[in-house]
Amino acid sequence: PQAIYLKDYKKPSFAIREVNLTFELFEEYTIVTNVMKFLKLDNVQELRLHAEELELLEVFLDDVALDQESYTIDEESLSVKNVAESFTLKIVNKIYPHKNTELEGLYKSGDIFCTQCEPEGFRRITPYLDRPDVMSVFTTTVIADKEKYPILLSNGNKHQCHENFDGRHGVTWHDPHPKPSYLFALVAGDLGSVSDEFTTMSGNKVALNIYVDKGNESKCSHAMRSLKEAMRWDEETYGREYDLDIYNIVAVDSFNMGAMENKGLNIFNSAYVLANTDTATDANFMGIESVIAHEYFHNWTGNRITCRDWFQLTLKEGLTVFRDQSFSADMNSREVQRIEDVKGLRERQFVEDASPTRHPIQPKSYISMNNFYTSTVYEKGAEVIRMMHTLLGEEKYRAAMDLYFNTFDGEAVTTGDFVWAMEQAGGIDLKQFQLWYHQSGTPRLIVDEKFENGVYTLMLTQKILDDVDGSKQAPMYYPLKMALINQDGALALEKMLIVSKEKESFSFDGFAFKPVLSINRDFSAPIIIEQQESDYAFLMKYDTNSFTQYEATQNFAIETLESMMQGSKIDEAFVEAYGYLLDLDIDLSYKALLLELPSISTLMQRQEVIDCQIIYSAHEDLAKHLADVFQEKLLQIYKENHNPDSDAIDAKSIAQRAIKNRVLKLLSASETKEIALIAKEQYDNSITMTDRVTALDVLEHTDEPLAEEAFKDFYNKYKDNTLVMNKYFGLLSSSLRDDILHRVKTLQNDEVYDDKVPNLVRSLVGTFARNHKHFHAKDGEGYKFVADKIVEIDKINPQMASGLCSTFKIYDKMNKENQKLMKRELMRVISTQGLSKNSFEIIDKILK
Ligand code: B3K
Ligand code: ZN
Repeated sequence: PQAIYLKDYKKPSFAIREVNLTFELFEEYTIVTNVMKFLKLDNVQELRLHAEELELLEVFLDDVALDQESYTIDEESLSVKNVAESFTLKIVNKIYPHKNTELEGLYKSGDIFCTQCEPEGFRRITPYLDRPDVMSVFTTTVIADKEKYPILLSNGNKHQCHENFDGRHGVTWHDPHPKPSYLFALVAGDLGSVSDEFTTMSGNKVALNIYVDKGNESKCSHAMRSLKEAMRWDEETYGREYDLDIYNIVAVDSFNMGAMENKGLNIFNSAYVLANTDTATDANFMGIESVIAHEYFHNWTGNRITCRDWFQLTLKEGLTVFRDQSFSADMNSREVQRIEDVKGLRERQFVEDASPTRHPIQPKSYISMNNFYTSTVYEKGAEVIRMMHTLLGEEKYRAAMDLYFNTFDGEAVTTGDFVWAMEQAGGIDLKQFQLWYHQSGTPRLIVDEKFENGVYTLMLTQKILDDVDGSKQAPMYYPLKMALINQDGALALEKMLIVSKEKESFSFDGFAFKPVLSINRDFSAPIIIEQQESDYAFLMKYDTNSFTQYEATQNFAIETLESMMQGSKIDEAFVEAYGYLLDLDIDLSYKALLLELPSISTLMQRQEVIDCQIIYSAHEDLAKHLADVFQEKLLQIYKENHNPDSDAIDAKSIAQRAIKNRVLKLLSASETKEIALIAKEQYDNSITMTDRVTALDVLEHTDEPLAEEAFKDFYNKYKDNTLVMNKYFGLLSSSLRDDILHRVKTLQNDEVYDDKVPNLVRSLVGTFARNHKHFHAKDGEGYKFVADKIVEIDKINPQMASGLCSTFKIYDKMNKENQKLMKRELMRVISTQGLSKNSFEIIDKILK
């Protein structure tokens, strides 16, 4: 497969002023008629359109049918020779949506016709200049059987309805805003809907509709509320107003990712729309709020101003993630949101950034663009925007965003254009800062301290890693928030330092005693701090920054676990500090985070050579010790916060469930019958999904017969609800029980399971591949199973398959024994006949 390079970017040779599409949908095929008005922009004779897996029926140039000599077709394009300065091209082609299992282009999710065009799916619908810097005005007519497909949707505003004789009907949609083809969407189906209205700040009324499978209408209220909150928030926070008469959201079950921001017609994975407390967890509710907002925010950051080319993806994704994180922080708890964001970044992005698949947030090349919708582009991208926000401050940042919107509205731009706006309105030089777009790997900062004659000196050394290709990288520029805390716990000083050199130091005087350092407050830079020693117990008590207080508890736990891994006894100072946390009278959601022990994957990332078994056993020992020592107190916290009859989703109720379930999980480490019975009781009597999934997880790991009974009950209750069945599969594939691989294999034959539905693949196979205990099992069977699934699924849906390939990216950090087993499987997969370029690209990088 061929790589595409950013350095080869060339401006398009043609503009498309208008495009007029007609879709005639039938059960076995769809006929697409595509009429485009072209304008030549430079001196070329030939027009080359992207076209993939299309059956061409007719081509007309300015109303004259073209003979076979006047155009050529190959695997990826349709070329028309000798075209004029301006001309109209009409193309008629045939496609087969019901056979489209890749879920890119026009496909069927159950009985619903839907599309996914980002990044390069439009060329699987009709020939086009399928690149984001070609923006055009779309008019789309959809025609289908009226009874089967009463709802016909596309982008923009509804223009016209047509009736046909033979039981068919049509609707024409017009989108006045020029847009790239990746934002095109079409939906046809027999859908239920929920409607509402939003009045924008200048008084325009917008009709809001959420379309779902009939019977699910009652599960849309949270999504609708979230949409209206997001619309209001974007007006208040960024001054951005919605720009069409209609905003439609459609939920479908088969979708490769979370959702898609098509102009005026978002298509969503139903997991990010449907919720009630019986079927969705509190985390699901949060997820819906943030994804609904994310797609809405794209209307300005992505749609009105889009990317020049796909290397600029972080321009819209990093920025839009930062915007949705800020929104969620405003809607819920700021401190909890920040910690959750950082947890996610470390679990996903830091792992990626330490692996052979690492890349800058603006990659330099790709084979399959779909492989670059990564945590790096999204989450590290959001951190980069956040740092600019921190450097500029709220007011200047807003001025810079205004400048960005005013300057580039309606254009396809680069990350450089964005940084230009930040520099202009911020009045700062971001030249060195821009390295964040072009360098890979998580920057490390070595922190040393000196205290002499009342002067505290902080000595910083940046550890700069080489890029993945071995080339040298330069020191970074970032804001580093810090504080010094006096021995009596009083805050002595708070500052934002600018780190920019490989080595530098900062001195602060006037101290009678050596103060304690609180560093990278709020996680102001996405880096790894390497500090010789620190007084974690002190910071757990006195740090005034919620993030670094959390960090101190995590670091203390990590230090304790790592010394246990080397054979030491449990550090009682940590146990004491943990006891201190239990007594704190603070926000319960935040407290639930403080009480969480570091994840297995956090500990794995820190090992030079990974051996999972040692980590699991230290982790279990520490949890069991804490559960034994604090049993009484934990039980008391449980009882105080357990309200089985409540399914309220206000902040307090959510926080109570969070802390209650955290302590229940911790208590279960002691593996007593008493705890198993409490969990069973919680399973039987609680009315929320949040409580049920924790109870199931606890039972699975404490009491086999009780677990079996509860899982059977759960299955019988929810087997018709695939969203809930995803939880069922996920809970079982993350189980630490010995026979789990066998159970996972058997579950593939369950009538609910289907390799063609991405959510199910992710919850059964994807979750198993993140179950470090069993995936990395010493007999190699975990690897073999996932590799087999990659080969099978690659034939159906390459995007799904390459996602599974990524679970092997930890390869070069594993111990020799596991490496050998992994390599055998990866070699087998990469030598499979007809392997997709998606899977090839990932495995090739891992094995290099
Ligand atoms: N922009 C889409 C992602 C498209 C992924 C293509 N494989 C969703 C989002 O980030 O909002
Ligand atoms: Zn996005």
